[in-house]
This record gives sequence, C-alpha cells and structure tokens, in this order.
Amino acid sequence: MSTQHSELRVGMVGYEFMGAAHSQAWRTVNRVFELPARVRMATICGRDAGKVAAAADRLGWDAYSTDWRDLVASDDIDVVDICTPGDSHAEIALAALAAGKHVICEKPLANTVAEAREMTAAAAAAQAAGVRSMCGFNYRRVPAVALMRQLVAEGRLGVLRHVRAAYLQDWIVDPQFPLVWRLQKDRAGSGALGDIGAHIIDLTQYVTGQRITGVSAVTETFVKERPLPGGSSGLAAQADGNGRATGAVTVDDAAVFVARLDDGALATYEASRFATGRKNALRVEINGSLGTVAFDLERLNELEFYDATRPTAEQGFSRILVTEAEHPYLSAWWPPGHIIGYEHSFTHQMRDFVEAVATGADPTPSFADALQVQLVLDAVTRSAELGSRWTEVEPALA
Ligand code: SOE
Repeated sequence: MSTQHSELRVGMVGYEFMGAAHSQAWRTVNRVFELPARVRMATICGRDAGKVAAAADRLGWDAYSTDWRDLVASDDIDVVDICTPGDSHAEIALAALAAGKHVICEKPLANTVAEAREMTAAAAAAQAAGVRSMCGFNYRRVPAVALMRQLVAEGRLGVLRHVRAAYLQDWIVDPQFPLVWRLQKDRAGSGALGDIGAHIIDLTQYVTGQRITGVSAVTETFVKERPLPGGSSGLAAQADGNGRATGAVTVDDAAVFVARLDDGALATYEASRFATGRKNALRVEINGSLGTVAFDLERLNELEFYDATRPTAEQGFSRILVTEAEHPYLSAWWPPGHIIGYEHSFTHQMRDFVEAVATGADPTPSFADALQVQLVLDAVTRSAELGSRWTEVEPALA
C-alpha cells in the first residue's frame, strides 16, 4: 500500500483529450507548485500499442503499457489516473483501489448510480487503509470559481435565492458529425447531461455548499441517427459522414431541468451540444439577498460581483480580475495581472491531489461527492422519462 511517498509514480489509463490534459498537468505541477511529493510520469496505458507508444513519447511518459490490469498490479505505480470513457471507470477504479493504489478518476464518476455506489464504498474501505481517491471535476480549480465559493461561504451573498447554470457546446450541430463514443449510452452513460451537465451540477453544489434535492427535467435527442465514425472518435472527428452507414444515437443531445437546493434556493440547469456558436460556454450566476456572482468559463479570469451592501449610489456589477497573488492558486504562476487558461485548472487539480496524498489527507471532490452528482444525473433521466415528473434526489451519504 502506498502512503507518504516523496515520489508518486503515476500510471494513467487513456491518452486522448483528457489523457493529454492530465499529462500536461502532471508535467507541470512540480514545476509550478512547491509540493511535498514529486510526481513521476511512470506509465501511460492504452490498448493500441502504436498509438499509446506515440502518446507516451508526445506527452512525456517514461513507459507505456497495453493492459491496464498490469498497470494496476504493478509495484512501481502509486497512483492510477483514469481518463477513459465512462464504461471502464468502475472496473479500473475498483481494481486499483483493491490493489492499494490512490485513484483519480475523470468525471462523471461512472455510467450508473450502481457503479458509482460500488466505487464510493470501495473508496471508503480503501481510505481506512490510507488509500486516497478523487473525481476530476477540474472546473472547481479555476481561481474565479474558487473565489466565487469563498464569497458565498463568507456570507457575502446572504441567503441564496437563485442558481442559474448552463453549459453549452455546439460540436454536434451538424447531423453528419459521426456517431463517436460520447453519443453511445453503453460507452458514455448519457450525453450532454453526464458529459457537461455533470460539471455544472458539481460546480453549483460546490460553490453553494448546497445539495440538489429534487428536479423536473426534459431531455432531447435532436439527431437520432448519425454516420458511423471513420477515423478519430473524439471531439475533433470530422463531419465527413455522407454516404457512410449510420447508427442510432442513444444519448441525449440536450438536457434542461429545474431544481431545488436544500437551503430553499431555486435553480435552473441547461446542458446542450446544440447551442450553435457556443463552444465551451459554462456559465453560472448565483443571486442572494446581499449580492450576486456570475462566472463565464469563456472569460475565466474574471468574476462579476454585485454587492448590494454598498451605498445605493455606488451599486453596480464589478468585474473582478482574478489574476492577483491573493486569489486562489495564482501566486505560483505569473506576476499579478497575467491571465491563465483552461489547462491550468487541471494543474491545480493535480496540485491539490498530490498535496492531499502526500500529507495523508482526503482530496475533494471525493467519490461520495461524485456519487451525489451521479444521483442528480439519474434523477434528471428518470424525471425526463416520466414527462418531467418532480423527482427527489437522495443524499449520497444517508
Ligand atoms: C466534451 O464535451 C468535454 O471535453 C467534456 O468532456 C469535458 O469535461 C469539458 O471540460 C469540455 O468538454
């Protein structure tokens, strides 16, 4: 079992978009942050020997493997980082935890509540033996989001009344865009809901410190049949499907729901891959009795804040530039005023994970936090299937 290592040997499964994002973070984390342990990018794993060898070279890993079971069983690995599609999260995470490896698993934690529960129970059992686990909701680590949480926690917004959250993309608007794995329920669990809706569910629960207690939802699959993929099966696949055989889209293209939070606030959520022109637009606004905060991922170095306690004549939204040494994570980067980007959220995620593992603390979001998100995803799906019927969300840890 691995606990307080001065070196953490990481084995990562998956090497596409998220694998590249995590690799960037592992490469950078010790160069930017002072940490009690050093990361070694030991082994990257994927089924295709040629592709994984090339990825190891490109992304900076010492070695590669074509079987995640070897990786998980290896005495030379302390941390298993899971960047695969959702259908393999549970199997890999359960095996890794059983082998005493610390685990970081991409979101959403699993494809079903049953899997997420099993993973959460395994993580809790392993925790007793000093094994740590965390789910990769990277947007928690955007400094402006962390600042938003601080303002809410300090009571600067007063009693929360509204949460308005949207995560909008447009990469499958073209009906000729192929049937990639993210559009297949057996691989991805759900569509826009689990892929990007999960982010705004986690982010709003994190920022407010409140749990979503019930939902009423609609979901839609606008394009029900798509050409089978030719080459790449990721987000960058080409819409070149004319004339190719087609298959059924088995996930939602968009999900919209209203919700209640457990302190009484009302919330709205929208997750869509059909918001033409919106590329990666994650927006959250929270209105409280004393103020409002608003965040937009496309302007991630800024936070809008309306402080209703200021003299009436001076009220108005202020745009906080979240680039100062006083802001979360930023003192380690550039001189004040110098902006950061998408990839930094992953570096911050690894910073927090490494520090927790090295100091014997539990990193967050825990698997239980991620199970709470999974329970919301499940309630949304059930509500939509039942004509938007109000559906309660149970607490993960009853
Ligand atoms: C694809 O929709 C995706 O890459 C998500 O899977 C990520 O979690 C999000 O960060 C960006 O969009």
